Amino acid sequence: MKLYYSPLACSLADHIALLEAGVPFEREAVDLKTKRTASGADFVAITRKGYVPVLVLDGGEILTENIAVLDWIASQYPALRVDGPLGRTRTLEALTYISTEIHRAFKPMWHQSTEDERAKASHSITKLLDLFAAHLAGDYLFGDTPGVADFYLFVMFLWARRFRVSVPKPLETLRIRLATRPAVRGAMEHEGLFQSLRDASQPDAG
Ligand SMILES: N[C@@H](CCC(=O)N[C@@H](CS)C(=O)NCC(=O)O)C(=O)O
Repeated sequence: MKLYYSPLACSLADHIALLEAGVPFEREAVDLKTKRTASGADFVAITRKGYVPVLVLDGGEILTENIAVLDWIASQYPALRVDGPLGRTRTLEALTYISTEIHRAFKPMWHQSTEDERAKASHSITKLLDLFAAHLAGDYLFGDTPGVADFYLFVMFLWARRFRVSVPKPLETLRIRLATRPAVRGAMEHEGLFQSLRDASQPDAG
């Protein structure tokens, strides 16, 4: 199994999930500007979509789209699943909200945009995050162990930190809790995100 990722991209959620699962996998960074992998391969020849995450399964099948990739990882590794008859549906509900609402709302931060567009995006991201603040079921989103939606949300926290978007207080505790997990540290260190890791482990100033 091989994960194609880019540092601090949404593929970090999959990177963390695979480390949490404790399974052997290969990983290769992708330069999203040049569409070249670290070994010099043409990333567009691997996926015409040209974006991460990409997970290549042992049988050679190629999985794309973060919701699908994270759902597949959770389906394979029981420790990452949410219990109960609605567990998978609740996870998909959270993953879809993170992907289509929160991740999408960051677009003005990553791409060229005006100050006004960024300020509006910042305000709406805080509001979107607030929904999770009221719904923590324990130490993590769905109880006392983390699942794949926690890891995707954690990437959103890192982006919020980077772009100085305010994160509701209860979620700050979740961010710090996640940042201390060995799998999170391992994935971030491998991606060279040392400063982001230090930042994510600290309370917000003020
Ligand atoms: N629809 C995709 C979007 C993934 C995506 O936005 N990936 C970004 C990094 S977070 C990327 O690779 N962007 C490079 C590009 O679009 O050229 C998914 O949900 O997996």
